[in-house]
Amino acid sequence: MSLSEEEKHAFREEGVLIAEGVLTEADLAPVISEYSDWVDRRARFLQAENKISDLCEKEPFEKRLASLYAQSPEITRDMDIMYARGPATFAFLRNAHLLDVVEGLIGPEITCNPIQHIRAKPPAALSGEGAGFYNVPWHQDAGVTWEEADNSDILTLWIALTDATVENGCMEVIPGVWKQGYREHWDENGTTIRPDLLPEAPPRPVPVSKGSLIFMHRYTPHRSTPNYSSGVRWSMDLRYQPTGQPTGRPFHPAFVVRSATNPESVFTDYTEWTRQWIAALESSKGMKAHRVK
Ligand SMILES: O=C(O)CCC(=O)C(=O)O
Ligand SMILES: [Fe+2]
Repeated sequence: MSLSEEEKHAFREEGVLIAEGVLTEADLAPVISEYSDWVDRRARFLQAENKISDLCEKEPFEKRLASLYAQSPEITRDMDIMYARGPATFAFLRNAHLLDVVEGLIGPEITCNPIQHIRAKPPAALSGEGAGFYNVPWHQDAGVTWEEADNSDILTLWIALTDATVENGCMEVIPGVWKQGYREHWDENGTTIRPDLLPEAPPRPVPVSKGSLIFMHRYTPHRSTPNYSSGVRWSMDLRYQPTGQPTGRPFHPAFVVRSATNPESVFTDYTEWTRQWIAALESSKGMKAHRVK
């Protein structure tokens, strides 16, 4: 699927675009299966440490982690992309259906920015309603890079791995204000826009079904709300940018995922990707990834 001119125009105006049903079951299955296996391994590890008694093996992907989390919140530790480093996830970062849509917004020379996360948002009844990695407070993604990326056209791509609803803590955005540029952030349980600089415009909740995408401009304010369901809101948030521009995280690995002019530059070496992340995580310990203001 590629974007229509109307959709591209809407993104330029609003700084947010929903692309429904871009990913098929076949696109998502390898990642979901990889993370189902990851959860299973982690649950068995915690069982061996007597932190989990019931493996909840019969429960579906969108439920099991909640039941395990209720027994031990340690279930989610080191789940994120750069720690789990699964081969299916690495391949997914250059999924053709994703990149076809990304190309419509930033052109055919595409680099995968290293700010990439998978989030399994547990029920707030278990994890609390406070701001943090799950209940992300109002911010612009430009606020989580170094200033070197201020002129980089970094596009945020939020992917629903399970249905994201108002109840289970979908994204909220403030459309139309990205043109006003960067707003100062500070750190209060996460990097957040200074409350006096938050736009008055009403936020828009963005519920999306599994396989749908939300594109956000790096200056679009967004947050996500607590999960008031009993299941898990699984999502990924990835970022893509034109090749050659600073990523805002020079200490983490970026790589080319598509190139019209130099197709051989596309990076497909899984072993090398894992090696680069291991080395980068080691050498960037203690480094502040977000800008100070
Ligand atoms: O998934 C969330 O709850 C927050 C995601 C986010 O801030 C982003 O995609 O940039
Ligand atoms: Fe964000």
